Amino acid sequence: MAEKEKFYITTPIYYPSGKWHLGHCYTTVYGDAVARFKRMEGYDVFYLTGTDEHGQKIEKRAAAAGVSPKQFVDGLVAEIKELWNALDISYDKFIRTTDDYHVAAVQKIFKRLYEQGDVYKAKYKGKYCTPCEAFWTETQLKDGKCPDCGREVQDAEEESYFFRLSKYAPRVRELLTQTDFLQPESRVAEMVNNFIDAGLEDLAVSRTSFKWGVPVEFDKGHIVYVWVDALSNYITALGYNPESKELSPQMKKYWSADLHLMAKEIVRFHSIIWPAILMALQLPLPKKVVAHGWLQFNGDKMSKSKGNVVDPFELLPRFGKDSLRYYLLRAMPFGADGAFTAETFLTRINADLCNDLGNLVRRTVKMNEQYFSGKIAEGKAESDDLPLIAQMNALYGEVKAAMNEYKPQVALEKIFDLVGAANKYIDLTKPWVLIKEGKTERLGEVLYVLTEAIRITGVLLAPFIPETAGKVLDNLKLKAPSSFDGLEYGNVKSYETVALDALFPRLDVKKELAEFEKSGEKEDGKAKSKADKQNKEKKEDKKEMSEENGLITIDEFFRTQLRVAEVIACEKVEKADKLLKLTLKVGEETRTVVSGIAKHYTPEQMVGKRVVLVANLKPRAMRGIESQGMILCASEGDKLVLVTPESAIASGAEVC
Ligand code: ME8
Repeated sequence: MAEKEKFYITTPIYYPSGKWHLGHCYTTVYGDAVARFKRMEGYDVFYLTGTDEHGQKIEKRAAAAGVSPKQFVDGLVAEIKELWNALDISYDKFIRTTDDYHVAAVQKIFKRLYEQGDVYKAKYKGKYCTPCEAFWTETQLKDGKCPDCGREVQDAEEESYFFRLSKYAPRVRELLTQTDFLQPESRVAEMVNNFIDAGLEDLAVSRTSFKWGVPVEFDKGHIVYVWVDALSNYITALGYNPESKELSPQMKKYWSADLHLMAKEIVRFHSIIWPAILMALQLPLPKKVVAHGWLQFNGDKMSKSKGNVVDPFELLPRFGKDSLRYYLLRAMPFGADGAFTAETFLTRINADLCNDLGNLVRRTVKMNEQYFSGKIAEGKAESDDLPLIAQMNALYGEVKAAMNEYKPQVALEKIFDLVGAANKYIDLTKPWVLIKEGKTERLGEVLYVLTEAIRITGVLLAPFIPETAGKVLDNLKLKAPSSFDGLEYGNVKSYETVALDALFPRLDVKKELAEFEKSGEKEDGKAKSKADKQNKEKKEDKKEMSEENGLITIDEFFRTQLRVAEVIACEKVEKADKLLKLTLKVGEETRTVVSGIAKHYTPEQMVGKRVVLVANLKPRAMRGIESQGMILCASEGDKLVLVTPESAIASGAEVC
């Protein structure tokens, strides 16, 4: 037997730093649908997911929680595994960057890159705060002093390891521009213009300011940069060992990756840094990087740090895994953002799963049972049947084409087109009239056509909503499919169907919405009481801080997230002579901010400027425009000037 073709697919490895949310579920369910689809197509699939557990952020969170970093991540890793289980995620391996084999392999990768000259040690100049043992760049200082403790800093030089990213810039550029490596294509220009052509500098790939990471084996004070550690997971999971002359069996079999799946904010790491590392290791490059959009909630990216997350653990027991899977896969157009709202979620489940699919199955098998004791066999086809039969026969090709482009949303749209057409076919052929008129033979023919439509739908739904697909096929007494073989119309000549329970109970939208509201309030309440508790603790800790002198602690200061933002568009707000509407690029994100600076700056003067944005301010509507933050200015009497970074720095950079 010919060996199966392989297919290696990965999700990002997620940071276990807070609550898991629907955004993480989106990528993982998406990857799962692709993995299951490929398996049914006969591929030998390896689906990898996992957690990215090192770094300063996790170190700090663990310290705040009073536990070790490993204890801190262990709990969250157990939770995410539970989540993937509850969502029927068919991953083949779960990697943790704290796994011993991964740590050892990362150390060897780093050593090899160093020995062959792709990683080198160099000094960069900066400022050092002795009491804090912290190294700061000029731009990180606050009023020329240590941003942590406010004390004087000294000139110092620190040694860091650098990866020769610049050396690989021409080859990475070629990869991005000459192949279809990165999808959607709109991301290519962004990568090439903003990062490669803007000048790709060598990358600092070691840190000495914290401990929670992979130590550089030959220079223990240094920790491997978390992204080098994290990206390597895609090969360490397959047993990659740079010291061995032969590739491991799994590397031989599965590398290179056929698909790295992720959201848009980490495309730069996967489409520039990762290929360059692989080039240096002389390994084949991944075939495709696909960046999907963000699932948004309350008008913003769902994110742990913003706290606007939808908790899948709450939705799962209420609506079941396939409602969530279906919604996630169906709701987001390829590459674009999509908003989660309770209303669209409930409406979609009712309309597509309960009404269209549920009714088609129920109506058909009930009639099969009532008029033919469930026994249905192929009859002749009449002209009324032909369009639906043609649609059934075309469907696999269409779904396959969509999935070859990794577009599950389009695939599901096609499948539900067939469901819709089958329901219309019932209206067209009017089985109830056939019964009344005693046309039993024709009724049997019609019900066979419908039963075949249900079979084809059930099989094609299996990669997307496996539990429901199984239930659909249970009604036809067919097993859950392991391939797409025999999908053409007429392949099953006779059936003995059985009417089972409804697939999806109809949701009472009003009642469910009220529940959503209640749980939202509960969450707000939880957040508030958590914040209250933290504030109380902080207040107790800082008794020495007198309220009269208005001093705040460093922790209080750091609750304000300040970021460098670039003004990419600007216009006057109609009928408001003080207001300008700014469009800001903050790293990968775009924000709209309304600012009262129109008397001091014209829109033309603003475009291209880098400003400082208060990034975690609650959005608020100003003249009907949602303002998502505030930019900083300095004022003296009537004079007002923007606060801007003193020299060139990337948008998105933290101001601290
Ligand atoms: O970036 N909408 O981890 P992370 C859609 N550890 N997808 C979302 C999302 C949202 N609102 N929020 C998160 C990291 N995601 C690194 C990755 S890989 C070598 C290292 C998904 O926990 C999406 O896939 O911040 C996004 O790229 C990823 O979670 C970021 O996860």
